[in-house]
Amino acid sequence: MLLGCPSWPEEFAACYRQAGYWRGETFGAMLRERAITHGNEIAIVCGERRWSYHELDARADSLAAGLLHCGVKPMDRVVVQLPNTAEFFAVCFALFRLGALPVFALPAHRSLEISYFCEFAEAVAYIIPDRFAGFDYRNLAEQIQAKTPSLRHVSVVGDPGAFTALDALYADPVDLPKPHPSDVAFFQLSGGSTGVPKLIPRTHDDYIYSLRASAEICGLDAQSVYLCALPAAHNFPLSSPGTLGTLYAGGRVVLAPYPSPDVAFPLIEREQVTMTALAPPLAMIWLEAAPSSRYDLSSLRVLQVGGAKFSAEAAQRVGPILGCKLQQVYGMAEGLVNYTRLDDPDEIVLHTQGRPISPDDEIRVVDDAGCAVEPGQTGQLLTRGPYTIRGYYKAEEHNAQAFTADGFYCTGDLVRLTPEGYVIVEGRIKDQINRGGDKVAAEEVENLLLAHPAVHDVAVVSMPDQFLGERTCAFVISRGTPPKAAELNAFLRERGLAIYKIPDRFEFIDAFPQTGVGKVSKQALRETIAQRLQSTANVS
Ligand code: OOB
Repeated sequence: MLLGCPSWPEEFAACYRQAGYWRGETFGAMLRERAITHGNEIAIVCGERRWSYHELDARADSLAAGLLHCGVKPMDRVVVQLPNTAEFFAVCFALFRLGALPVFALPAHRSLEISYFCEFAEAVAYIIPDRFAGFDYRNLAEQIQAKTPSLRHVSVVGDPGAFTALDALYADPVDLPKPHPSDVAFFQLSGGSTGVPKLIPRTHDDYIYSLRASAEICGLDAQSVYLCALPAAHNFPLSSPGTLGTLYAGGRVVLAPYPSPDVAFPLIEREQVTMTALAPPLAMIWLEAAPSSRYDLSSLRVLQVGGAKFSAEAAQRVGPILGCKLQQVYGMAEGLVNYTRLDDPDEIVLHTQGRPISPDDEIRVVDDAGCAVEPGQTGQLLTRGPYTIRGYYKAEEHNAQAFTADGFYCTGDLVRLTPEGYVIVEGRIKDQINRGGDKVAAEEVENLLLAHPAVHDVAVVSMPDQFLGERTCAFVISRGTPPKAAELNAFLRERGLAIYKIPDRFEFIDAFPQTGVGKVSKQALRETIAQRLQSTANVS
């Protein structure tokens, strides 16, 4: 086991094995089995390329050998920042087989996030596309490599420039070390509420359980065709049941480079897609576009929506407009995932965010003092279970706050439970903005803005938005003349912050409202900006 990764106490691990959740499978072995049972079936569709299970399996072996030749060893960390391409899966399975650990960055991350992941995880390799969405990742890699001594190797999917082409790494297969099922398999990233993102260690055992059970809940089988439209590295499209759940079931994964209807709809028709997953703002765009679309979407049986709250109004349009079932998904990269079930009545599908995957997902809803609330009342959701981590990577101090002494993860989400055990998400106490599914940790942005010479103090809060649900507003107390919003915006970009974390709006004020104990009242700031938006909306 890698140092710095808290694990389940032995008695819990024994229970999870006993119950048949942890079956001692690894990702490498899982793909090998599918290659034996479904070898000639198509596993991955990416543009005009169609890889069978055999081909994916062979590529994983050959790329694992190539990475080993480059000096990547078991337990080494490798930052993987790839868009939705077939190579994402070749790289993942190669690393899984080798026992090296991907750190799953998102294509939207920029130098600030990537250099942090590389340094914090002491990554030895970084795998990127040449360009994607108008951005050249080779320039980014140059900057990162210059300041990260551990980073020995950069591989590029496409034109490598000064680096090595991923294609050049494929080598004759060699005997590979066998990772243990209870070993960490990779790191997911936390949406976070602290100054720096946290790394989430997921094991083969726990993650394979979550995707196997998810595939079962969603009725996936070898005939299923899953469209991956959200960024493939995110936990939702990766495992809920996502691409890995689909491959587990022997189905077919179709990759959409972008999630917009003009890209996704033709793929649904051409590949006869049966299921896909979207965040709420995208689901609304699809609902707008579908009625006048010339593409036949009738193969679609299930649309999953999650990552942020989906309004009941939008939810009820899914069936009539898209002609498929809606499944609400409330999950987190730390573990716990809830689904409405495919045979649930409308009342539940439209108005709840689902119930947990596992009978052994333990749920507590607590008040500020950590005491259980009355049934049906709102409180913070705490959870513990067979696929929920017991702690972040190398974060002892933070773990002491984010987890209870008996191992429950404090989600920071405010929920209430229905009598049937379904979860309704009511809000959040963590200092985070959920920008249509993209998570922004207020403190991370605040710390950066505080480094600007004209910023005396700053508080970042959410403001309501019709399309994204929430957007980000930074309240700034300036030093002297307030800087222009554009200047602060440029300042954050220059620091290398991902664009989605840059505040949508800056408000300048003289002093922050305070709570009874003299802390900044973010609640009051949220109300102020909501009122301002409301009054400008009334005027126009
Ligand atoms: C998913 O994972 P993360 O790690 O990006 O974000 C987790 C947080 C949750 O704690 C909650 O605050 C919010 O995102 N969230 C929702 C939600 N689904 C996630 N809030 C309201 N309604 C929902 N349906 O976002 C994620 C991971 C796996 C599956 C689905 C989503």
